[in-house]
Amino acid sequence: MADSTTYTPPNVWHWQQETESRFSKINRPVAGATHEKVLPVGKHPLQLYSLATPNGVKVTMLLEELLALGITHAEYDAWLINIGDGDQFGSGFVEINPNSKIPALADHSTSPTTRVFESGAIMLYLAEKFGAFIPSGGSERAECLSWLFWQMGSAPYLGGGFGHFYAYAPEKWEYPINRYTMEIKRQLDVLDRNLESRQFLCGDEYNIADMAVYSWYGQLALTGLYESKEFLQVDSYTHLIRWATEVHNRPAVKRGRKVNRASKSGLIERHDASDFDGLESG
Ligand SMILES: N[C@@H](CCC(=O)N[C@@H](CS)C(=O)NCC(=O)O)C(=O)O
Repeated sequence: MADSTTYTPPNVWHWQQETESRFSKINRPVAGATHEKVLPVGKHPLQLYSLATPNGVKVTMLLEELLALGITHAEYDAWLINIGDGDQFGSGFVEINPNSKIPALADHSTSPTTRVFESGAIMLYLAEKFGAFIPSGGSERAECLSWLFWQMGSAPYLGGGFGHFYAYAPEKWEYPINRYTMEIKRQLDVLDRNLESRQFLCGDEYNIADMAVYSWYGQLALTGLYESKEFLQVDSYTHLIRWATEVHNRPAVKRGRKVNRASKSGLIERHDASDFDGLESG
């Protein structure tokens, strides 16, 4: 790679395929499938293809919350998509999500099968389908959708911007780290000020906006995504920490965070509520 201070973009950009970066199997300038691969289908109508990243867990948190309410039709099979190995470019996955990113959902209870991609769209689809965790109308619904879409628009600055340059880029460059740190601290302050007078993001009721925002900003505040807790001084956002702790401690949230996680405390695949039995806590 050229020195950042001397790089002059050529007239036409050409792809120089990376071989050593952790993203070498992921980064491509074209879309579409790279190989044939049929996706597995389990016994439930809802089939989720995902991974326990923040974008993945927001959906499994919602599914576990729906089941905790006694909505048995929300039972689901969750299959692991290993994005480091390029599973998102398999033909079956691309049929469900032409954008090749987790999470993706297939609902086989409809005819024809409904495909849904983009985590925010999946949350909205499930909340509307089961009539839960979303206000039914008026200003309450508008507030919920506003925070849900806020998360969808804001998190790329956190993951693709701050996280990339602070934790993953081959060198620490001051310019992008400053630029994205400024934006992330502003976003944390937006949340902190909103939560100063509200128990949950939209008021007294916990809903899909809390789940979506927790998955990125709650986890950042509590566990320090990218090992940035001290750098970002996340403990100073006291209202955010109070709210994140309350969401974090919900049993359904704890279960949702374990799904499609390849660790001793996680489930690589999830097919039944009993799959959680006997897992290590964590
Ligand atoms: N806006 C999308 C973003 C999804 C996304 O970025 N997923 C990442 C993992 S967190 C992914 O699948 N990356 C694989 C790739 O970029 O090839 C959503 O919210 O669903």
